[in-house]
Amino acid sequence: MDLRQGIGLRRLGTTADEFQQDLLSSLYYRRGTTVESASPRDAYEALAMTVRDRLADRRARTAAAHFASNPRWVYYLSAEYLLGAQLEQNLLYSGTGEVAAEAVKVLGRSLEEIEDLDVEPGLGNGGLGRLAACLVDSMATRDIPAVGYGIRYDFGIFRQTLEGGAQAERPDDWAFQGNPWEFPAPDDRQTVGFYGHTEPIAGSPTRKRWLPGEIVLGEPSHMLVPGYGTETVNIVRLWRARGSEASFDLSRFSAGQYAEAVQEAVRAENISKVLYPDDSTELGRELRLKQQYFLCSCSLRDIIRRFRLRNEDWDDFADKTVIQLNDTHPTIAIPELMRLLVDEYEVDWDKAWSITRRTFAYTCHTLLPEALETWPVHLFERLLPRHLEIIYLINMLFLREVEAHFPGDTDRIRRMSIIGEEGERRVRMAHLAVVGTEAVNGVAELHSKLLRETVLHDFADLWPAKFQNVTNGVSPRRFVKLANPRLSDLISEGLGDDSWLNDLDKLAGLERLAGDASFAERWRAVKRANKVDLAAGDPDALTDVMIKRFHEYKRQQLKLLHVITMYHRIRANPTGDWVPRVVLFAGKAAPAYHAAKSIIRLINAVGATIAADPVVAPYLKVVFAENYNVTLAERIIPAADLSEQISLAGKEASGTGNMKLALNGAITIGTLDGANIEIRARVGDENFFLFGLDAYQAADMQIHGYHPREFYDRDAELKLALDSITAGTFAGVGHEVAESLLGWDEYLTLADFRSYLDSQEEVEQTWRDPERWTRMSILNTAHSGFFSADRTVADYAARIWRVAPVTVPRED
Ligand code: B1H
Repeated sequence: MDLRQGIGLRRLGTTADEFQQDLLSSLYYRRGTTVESASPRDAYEALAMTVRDRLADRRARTAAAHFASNPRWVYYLSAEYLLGAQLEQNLLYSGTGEVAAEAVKVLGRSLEEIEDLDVEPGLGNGGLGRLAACLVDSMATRDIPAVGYGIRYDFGIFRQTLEGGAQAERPDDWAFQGNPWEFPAPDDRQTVGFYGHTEPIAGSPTRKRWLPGEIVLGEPSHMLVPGYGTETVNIVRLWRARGSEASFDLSRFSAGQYAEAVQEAVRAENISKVLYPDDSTELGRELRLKQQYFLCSCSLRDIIRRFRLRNEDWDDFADKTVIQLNDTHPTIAIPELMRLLVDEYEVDWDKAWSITRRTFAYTCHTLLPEALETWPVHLFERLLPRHLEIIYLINMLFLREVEAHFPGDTDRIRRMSIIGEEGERRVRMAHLAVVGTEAVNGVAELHSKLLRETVLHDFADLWPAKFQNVTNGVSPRRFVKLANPRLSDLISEGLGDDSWLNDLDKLAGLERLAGDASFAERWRAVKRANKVDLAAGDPDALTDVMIKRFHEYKRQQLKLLHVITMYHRIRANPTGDWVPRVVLFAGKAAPAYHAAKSIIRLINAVGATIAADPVVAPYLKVVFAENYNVTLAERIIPAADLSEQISLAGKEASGTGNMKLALNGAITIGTLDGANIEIRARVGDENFFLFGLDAYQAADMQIHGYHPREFYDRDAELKLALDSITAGTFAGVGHEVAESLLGWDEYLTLADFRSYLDSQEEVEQTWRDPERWTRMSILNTAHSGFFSADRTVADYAARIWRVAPVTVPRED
């Protein structure tokens, strides 16, 4: 099939010459410039468009094949997508990397130079946003008809800089020069209401008329999501808020009140202005709820529009549609679908509820109580009055169901209610998400188990079959092939071909090479070359990395106590046989999260003190890499020897950095938390450095009264480390950190300190034996194939979505 033939379009060429012709044509016709006067940006844009064109035919064939087969669709709703840089990815996925490298020479620039101009859209905070990007990649790779829906924030996650060792934030105006990867689709714009009031409709007890007080337009554009090694090209559709025509007040404008004339439009456009930077800590702001509803309302109307192109009967809706909620952020989609069905399409309540429940599925990403979203009832009432009525009705019917199962158990009814009545009445979004969906999943085995045993225990009692686990995964294309070309080449050579890139279990074939001395030698050389590229420090030193958001539960402070202890040990024994280490931290702290920012500040102070100490500096270096994002992760991960995954057990839902690092041959030092447990089970206990309390021991310790001072008093090295902070050894910085650890230490850092240090001793013993270390490193890669997002998507497809792939015919 070639859709171009029908309309007399030529096929795009596959040779470097033909690519070059198209590149020059893009430069001339689409940028309006010539080789002689092209700016670096012109070169970048022209290349981007030339590459993009090479995916256009696959996209057209995908849309046609999907349309023709009227399949069951997966719609992924997520407030965040961390898609990463697009140019390199699209070169790989379109198979044009080599011809492009040749062709761009005509512009007098190398491909690498041009790639440096590619800005990643930072439309997410951390793991949750990157997971969304990995899953849409794998859905396309697995030929699943899918659309990802999100928000096109004008400003993504803030850019982090260090000022005097402290985090400062700058706006991330990521698309201020335009974004060549985006296709605007203004024809598909949607209208969204807010505020106002509802009115009864005569003769109908459940239908209502909602008269919103504010109207906002949602304008979509999409980015291409190509599959790897297949024809499918799916899309991520992102909504941007615009004021309606009515929001421009011409009479005020005419009266000379220019600012007042546009104030309503400005208010509307604020909805998609900026991403909230609060990973795993909730900030109940009205604008945030507006964003959530804006995403849900636009996306649902688009989903319904697409459904009605091919279908007539609402009875078919849930068979043709599955909507996956990425955490509770898009949960208002549940009452919104009810509202659309009942009020606008006049479907009766019971039927609408049955459709709704069968359509949605919910992924929970946390166990932290502060990350479980709730919204004040009064806010809902003002902003979304009709939705609150619908939620009340859903809740009433649900609580009747609970009462029928557990007659007289009023305590249970209070606990399970969608409306929390302690203090200010609030809507519990997780409860709404569980009640309104067919399936609920956690993101790693332990996490799913703890969800059933703790936060969602009552719901698991009522509906045991609803609860599942789907362990997270990561894209091997982005995080191995693109990030680590040297290792990828070596793996392909070792395995005989590169088919492992979409069949990651094949990495197990490396096991037989783990004992091969020359292969191991080359494996080591790859790691060393990656460290030279990263240039964080001595490439022969142990490169110890902790890269993730700053959060007290993740315990960067524990890593820091280890660094401080090493500092004291080396100073006490300058001629000791120390293992040289480069300790690299990277990650952002939410701007309002003061405790996390204090830890960043202390890391930098400790780093500076060590760098200035001629006794310690030869053995220990602390590096803080600014502005951690997907692009930086792709540079650090390939160079890592040791992967720090040291959260308090029971707190990290899964982690995905742990998977990326293991796949790149870093060895994990970690607790029995999140997906660490599954990594250890696969790579083998002997190839993983384990320490610390498990989740049940940690919970016990907290229940029975934890006293951090007892650990401090008993452990001279721990005492020295904390005392030196308090005494001002590190430029006087870090009092709040020490105080919090000694005062309450919410995440049991001191309790795990000694066990962590012992494990680090083991790390060093192992490092001294390079053959052994390399063998462990190879085995980590060999046995991490399970952590491909392709497997994650296969799990969702089989157990939650029940969707089948649709093969897109090849170009003939
Ligand atoms: C994760 C979040 C999150 N869990 C609220 N929860 C947010 C919560 O802006 N907000 O309001 C943003 C993000 N993110 C992470 O999800 C978990 O901590 C990781 O353990 C997990 O690997 C990741 C993907 O499942």
